[in-house]
Amino acid sequence: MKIEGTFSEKLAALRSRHAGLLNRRNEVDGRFYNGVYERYVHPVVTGEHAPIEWQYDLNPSTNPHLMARLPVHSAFNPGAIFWRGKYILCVRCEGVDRKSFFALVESDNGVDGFRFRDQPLQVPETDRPDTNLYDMRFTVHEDGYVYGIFCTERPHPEANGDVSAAEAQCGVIRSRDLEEWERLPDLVSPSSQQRNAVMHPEYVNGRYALYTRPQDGFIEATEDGGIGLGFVEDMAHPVIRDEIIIDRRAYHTVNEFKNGQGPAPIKTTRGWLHLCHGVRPTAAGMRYVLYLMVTDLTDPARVIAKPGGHFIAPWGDERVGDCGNVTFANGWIDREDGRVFIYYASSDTRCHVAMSTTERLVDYAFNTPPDGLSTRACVQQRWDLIERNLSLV
Ligand code: M1P
Repeated sequence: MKIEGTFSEKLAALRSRHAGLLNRRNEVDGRFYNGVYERYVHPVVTGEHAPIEWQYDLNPSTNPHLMARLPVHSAFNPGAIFWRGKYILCVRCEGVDRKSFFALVESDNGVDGFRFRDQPLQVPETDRPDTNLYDMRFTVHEDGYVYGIFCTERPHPEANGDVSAAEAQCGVIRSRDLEEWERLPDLVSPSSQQRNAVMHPEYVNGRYALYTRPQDGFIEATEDGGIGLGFVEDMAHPVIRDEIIIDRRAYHTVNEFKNGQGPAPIKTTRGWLHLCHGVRPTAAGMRYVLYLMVTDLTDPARVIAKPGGHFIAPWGDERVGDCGNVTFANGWIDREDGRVFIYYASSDTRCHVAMSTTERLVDYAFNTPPDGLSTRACVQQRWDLIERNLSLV
């Protein structure tokens, strides 16, 4: 449909196109099969889903050409929560000015029909103003609050004139109703920078537990680092004194360059199920994939299962976007009926859903061979599989 004609004709056409996108039904993509999860044909939220009122000045006297004044360029890396009967995503929207901001979008079924709430989230500030906010991770904690942990980015205090020198820290908000948000002080940890932090949903030995990702700089994860776990006495003053690395980076694996915890882990009868991202360098730049691991129910610092390789990697068109070859996840929702809605973003551009169940994910986590760490070991794993299969006939 072409957008042309008078101001009101163009606006009517724009609204009709937008409504068509919002009302588009989604379905499982039959071209993909791995038995572990299903992919869906359409992304669930994109920049184009953002309300027209957020992007266009709709007054013909101040915007006679009906130009997009503040386009929403992309919508990705959604936090997720099931709240009062709705699947709610906290999407990282990005304007053309490169600033990220959060928007709550909600759906009745979690796979289509997502609608933006009236206004983007105006996150309260600390006494150190934020430059850029992104990657919200929600945790419904047993203390009764919903916590939102995100990355706050500011110019580096020791930039020495380098305008691209940045500092990443972990910002914290909490709410009881997803309407009113209280900003708490940023997380203080032994690491000079932090990204990819998320709260564990239960107390551990009477303290709050947070997964972290210590960093040497804005981009580089700490040498010999990985996904950390630290403990906080009081979230009103969140301080971690020691970080234990629970999932270390390893040579020639999917997380060789860096990794990070995705959303808060899901509790299963066999352990805490974690969705994480792993990054490796390639000649074409960084490749971000997702992987799973399970930690012990009483000791979340102990990894008890970790399948080798990636769980979700960019597939087809997902490879293309503002930052190509990236899958990233910071939100999933597990329902009482066992379904798990895995929200992930592709190439820092759009949000997708993949569907599985806790039963399938636990099976995948415990029964997929771990990374053999060498070609010889991985060929042996494959030989063993083939021999078992041949013995069946
Ligand atoms: O561009 C890929 C991702 O890069 C960062 O992740 P990490 O801290 O692990 O490198 C984040 O900025 C994330 O938002 C982004 O998707």
